[in-house]
Amino acid sequence: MTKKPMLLITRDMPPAVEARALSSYDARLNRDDKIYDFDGLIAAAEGADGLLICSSEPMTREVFARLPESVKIVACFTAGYDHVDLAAAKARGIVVTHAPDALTDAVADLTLLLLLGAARRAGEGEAVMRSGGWSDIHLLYMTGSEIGGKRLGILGMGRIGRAVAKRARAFGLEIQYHNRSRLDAELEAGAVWHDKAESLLECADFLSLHCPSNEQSRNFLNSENIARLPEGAIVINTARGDVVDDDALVAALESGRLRAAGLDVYRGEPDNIHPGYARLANTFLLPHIGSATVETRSGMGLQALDNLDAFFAGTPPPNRLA
Ligand code: 8YV
Repeated sequence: MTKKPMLLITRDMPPAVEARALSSYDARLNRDDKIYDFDGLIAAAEGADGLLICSSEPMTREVFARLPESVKIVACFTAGYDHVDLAAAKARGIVVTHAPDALTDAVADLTLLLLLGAARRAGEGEAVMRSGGWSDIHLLYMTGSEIGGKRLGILGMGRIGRAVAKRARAFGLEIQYHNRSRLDAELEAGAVWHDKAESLLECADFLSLHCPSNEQSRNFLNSENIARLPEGAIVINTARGDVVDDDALVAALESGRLRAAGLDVYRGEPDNIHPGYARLANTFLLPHIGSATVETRSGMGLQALDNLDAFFAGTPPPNRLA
């Protein structure tokens, strides 16, 4: 029997993923789920042929420089790969893959949850019910924003953006989007394309961010771009926290220039998030759970394993980044 490749799995995995990894690999697990620090990761990778990592492991230039010679592939459990220095991986000849397919519907569902929650003040309502309930009905009590008939601006019309558009149409939202290139008519499904992000902002009653985090998108939602949004617009972010300038967003929410925000991702998450968000009543906040369904988290891990299996079988991994 040929020796199974040795795989370091950095985090505790969904059961189906762990079972498959154990049958195909000599798998080094992390059932305690304690996040490896730099030295711990390098030590744990000793002798490994491949790594299955999450966003909790920043794969920096320094990490790639120190990874043992034995490591030939790093498979990300995630769709996003802003935590991986692809150039450094390439320089070491290490293959990198990601898992972009399984999370589309889960993240799109959560985007609508944030949109509805922010528009209808669900966080405030929850807090009222958990602290004794309400005492009297009056007609202006907790009035939110109607959704139907408004314009939803989608920045980044990839798989997730399009899945959001599909759901949003059912709520009567008119879809506007900005993407580097215009989609073909079938994928566009009636949505209005803007060749410039600036013109999208001007007509977005709701703005939903679905772009990757990179040099171009970092701090995209700064005070200048917030000023382009209609008065009382609502911002939704399920992409990455660093696409937003937190000081600018908090100030606009505080002043009422923006009506509300629904956020699942944060710069500095999980332990160094801008304190303004939790202080404000007009934020609806979730702890980066866009992909957190049982089905999706399993699907993401299985896709990471598909990439590893292909690599170790000597065939091209389907979701190769480097
Ligand atoms: C999470 C994600 O990071 O895949 C991505 O890019 O942002 C999410 O699915 C998840 O917590 C896995 O680490």
